Amino acid sequence: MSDYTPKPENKFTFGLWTVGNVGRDPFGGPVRDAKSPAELVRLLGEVGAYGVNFHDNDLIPIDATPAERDSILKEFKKALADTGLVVPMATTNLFSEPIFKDGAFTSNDPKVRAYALQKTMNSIDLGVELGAGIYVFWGGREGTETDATKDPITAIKRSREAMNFLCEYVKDQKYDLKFALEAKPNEPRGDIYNSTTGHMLAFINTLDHPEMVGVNPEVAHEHMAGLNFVHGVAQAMESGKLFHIDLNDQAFGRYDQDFRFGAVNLKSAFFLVKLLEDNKYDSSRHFDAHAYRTEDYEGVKDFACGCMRTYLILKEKAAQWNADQEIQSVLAEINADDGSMNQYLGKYSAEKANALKSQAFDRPAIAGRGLKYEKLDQLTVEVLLGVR
Ligand code: GCO
Ligand code: MN
Ligand code: MN
Repeated sequence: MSDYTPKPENKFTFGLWTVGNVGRDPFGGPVRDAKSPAELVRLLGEVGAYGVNFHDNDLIPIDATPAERDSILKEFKKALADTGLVVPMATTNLFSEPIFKDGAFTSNDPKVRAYALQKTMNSIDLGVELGAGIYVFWGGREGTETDATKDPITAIKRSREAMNFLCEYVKDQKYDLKFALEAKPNEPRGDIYNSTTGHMLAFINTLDHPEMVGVNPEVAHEHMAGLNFVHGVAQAMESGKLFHIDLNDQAFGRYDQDFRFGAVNLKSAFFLVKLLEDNKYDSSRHFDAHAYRTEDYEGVKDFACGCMRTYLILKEKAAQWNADQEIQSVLAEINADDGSMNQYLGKYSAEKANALKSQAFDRPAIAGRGLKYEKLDQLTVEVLLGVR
């Protein structure tokens, strides 16, 4: 039996809002007593996490006095020092307060947009003070219920203006900080702008400092949109933009469930872990999820341990899949290349194009070949089911 104990190099992190989730939902109040940030750090230390992330107001309540702020920070820093946990990422709460009811950076009200920038700068300062190198932007309220209310082109321009402003702020302060934009199609707004990781990747290329900005894709968010998460993450990785990742799980077509990693779609979780590990992803593996509402704090620990353990088991399965002789021989067969098409493929030239136009292709022969994908997928399922 392998060792599935989390190690610092796995970079497993949780938000204060994840293990600190008290089980409130739209139909009912809390089922668990709230714990302080320092207590949550100690809980995460107990289960073997590497780091803890926070929204400004998870750590410092919005109306805290300077004295309250100092004492919370002191306790929090002590808990970090005692447990050895680090803070790799921080973010701003731009969604809970009534002032953000119609968005933050995209609000129609310039006072709201200015306040959102002020709150974010203060929150960036706090994150950097605690060691964060990644700053996440999730615009939960940046959207509409009806497009009568806001011009969608104006909304994109306002988002860009805010990102450009904040990138300059970070440069001005000489902070070593990168931004990671997190897409979600809806909830809490009827529709949210820049609704998928793909939209975010396109948006980033229009910024003044695209090199400072990447994405923070979340499993649940792409699954809510009915998309293949693994493909979205691959596109982000291939363009050098996977700065952070939110791992959790979610049944397709449902509200944002934030289930334990691997709780629903094990096969897709497997291909995700394989993608990250095969390509040596080296940033935080952040679990943005929470325990079922049925749980007490023992159950919260079961939840957190389960996220990390499933990841490590799937990592082992990915290594097993890569080393499986039968799988490798099917892969070699389906990717076979006798080199005869090298003269036509790759970079364009007029000669190549002309030569290719006169090449004859035996379509029935090419199409007639079976591809063994059934066999390959069944072998994958058997690796996952533990019978190989
Ligand atoms: C959600 C989001 C958030 C963000 C968090 C960090 O659906 O509520 O996933 O949990 O990840 O605000 O920015
Ligand atoms: Mn989410
Ligand atoms: Mn998230």
